[in-house]
Amino acid sequence: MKSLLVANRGEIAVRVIRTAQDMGIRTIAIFSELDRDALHVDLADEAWNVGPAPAAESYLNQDAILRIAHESGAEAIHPGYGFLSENAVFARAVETAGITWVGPPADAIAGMGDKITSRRNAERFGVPTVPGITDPVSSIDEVTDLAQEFGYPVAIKAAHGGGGKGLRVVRSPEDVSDAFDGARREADAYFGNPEVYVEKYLEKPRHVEAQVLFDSHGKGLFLGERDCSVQRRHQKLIEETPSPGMTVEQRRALGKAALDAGRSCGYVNAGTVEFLVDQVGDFYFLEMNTRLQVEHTVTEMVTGIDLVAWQLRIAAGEKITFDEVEPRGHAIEFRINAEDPFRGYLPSPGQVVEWQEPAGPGVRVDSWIRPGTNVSQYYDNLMAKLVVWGSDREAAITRSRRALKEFTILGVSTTIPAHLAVLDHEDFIAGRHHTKWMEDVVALEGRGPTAVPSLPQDEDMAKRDITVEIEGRRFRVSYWAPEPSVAAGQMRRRPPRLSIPGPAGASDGVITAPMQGTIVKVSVKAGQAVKAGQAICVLEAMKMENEVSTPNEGEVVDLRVEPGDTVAAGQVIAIVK
Ligand code: MV4
Repeated sequence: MKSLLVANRGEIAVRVIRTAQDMGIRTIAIFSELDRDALHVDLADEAWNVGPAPAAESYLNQDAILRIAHESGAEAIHPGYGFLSENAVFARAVETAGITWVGPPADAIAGMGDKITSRRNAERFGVPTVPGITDPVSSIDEVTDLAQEFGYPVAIKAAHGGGGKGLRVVRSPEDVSDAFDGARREADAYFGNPEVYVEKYLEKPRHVEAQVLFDSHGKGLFLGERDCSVQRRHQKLIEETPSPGMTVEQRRALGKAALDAGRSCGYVNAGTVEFLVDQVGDFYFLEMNTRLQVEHTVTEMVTGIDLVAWQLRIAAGEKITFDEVEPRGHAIEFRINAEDPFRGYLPSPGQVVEWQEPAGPGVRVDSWIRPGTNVSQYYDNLMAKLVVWGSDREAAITRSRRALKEFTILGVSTTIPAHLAVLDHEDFIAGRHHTKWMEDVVALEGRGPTAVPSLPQDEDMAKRDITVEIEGRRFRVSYWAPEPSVAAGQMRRRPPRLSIPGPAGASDGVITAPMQGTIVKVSVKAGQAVKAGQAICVLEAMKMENEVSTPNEGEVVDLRVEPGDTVAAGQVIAIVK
């Protein structure tokens, strides 16, 4: 593979471009008109305008992307995550166009996209699934009968859904009718198909997913699991590996089930098999994500494997050259989103005015933000992924606190305070959290600042940091002072400057010192032509700098001072004729 088009934006475009360049591959970026100045555009070897800001007209525009692939001579397309990454129609169009698709075969995407089909396939391969049925339900009575059989509560789910949309929990027979109608309505609205099916509903499960990698020669490997139980409204906030409390036997069984699920649909390339783990530690297949995931980085941190590199090699037809991984230590990923955890995670778009990433041992930051970057409402809120490694979970947690506190972001609100609250919570520290925990237990509403941390909008204001000591203890203090040049002058202990015109009616052109003081600067030379109001010298008096200027136009015929001279009030400084 010599060239790669990265059909994405943001941190994942940056992530993929970096590895491709590490492998000597020419990288081709696409950008919407909102992303002209984005980091992925600067890093790629070339960049092509794919269309206007709305994703439908740019990052989802299949024809435009294929046209750019042809014009740029791209051999392969990496879709990243989101956008077209799990679009079987696009994957097929790419393959048909003779371009290498860096992802699973279109048929595997389609098979896993339909939740009933994927559940059925997984069951055929002996993968444990949540007690339930593999046919769509078509009536309220049918749901009531199934609920009787499995016992309440049951879940009604969209057959073509995912991500929690079209999922209704039914706790008693009276709730069936509303839930059935609601789930069908949502399924139709979000996924264009009203089909729903029924499963036993698991209370307070953990979300544990398995990273798998298959080459096109029949080899498949399990690369460890990730616990993604810290989420709210189906948005993951924190992911970690290994999953707290999971035993070696459980892990081995999970890995085998994940590989079987992948084989059930003819999977090739990197994929993720999602499971729910109940309170006694039994796991159940949920769905397979047929893409590289946001949180793949924690797996990379503990295995030392570059998953994007393997995606590219596998897409190029290469074989997996190792038989097992030896994970070391513990890794945690924190999603740094532009949203306000103190106000219900309200999106906080806008310009990032200050951006300082943490670094040091065991810290990786995947980001696309620079000072001045605008986080737009057109796309997702993910600004960065902070990925922290430690020799064990406790070390990783302690280091995470350090790294999160080291992160400085001004201009937008961020999820950092929420992460710090999670890290300090005894449930998380003990590994007792589950998929409902963040919403039910970690309440941040109204407990923080009400305003976005930002610099003053006044352009004449400049931020200054000083160190002060209060009773011997050092504190960093920031303040905002008008006009950088004046403030900078103050920093060098130069007094502020006033402008003092020559005496009114000095028609004779004799310029005198308005007060006693010291000449700190002479601004003209003898013989020089000057305009009315032009500065002649700067006189320091009473800790103020005073500019002495000529009231009339003319030539400096006599200049009687030099820097350092002391002058008395009324003493002649210069004569302008
Ligand atoms: C469930 C469940 C409990 N029991 N299915 C939500 C998203 C979709 N991918 C599947 N989801 C769930 N399915 C049964 N039978 C609980 C959830 C669920 C969940 C799953 C994973 C991560 C976070 C979640 C949050 C709430 C509910």
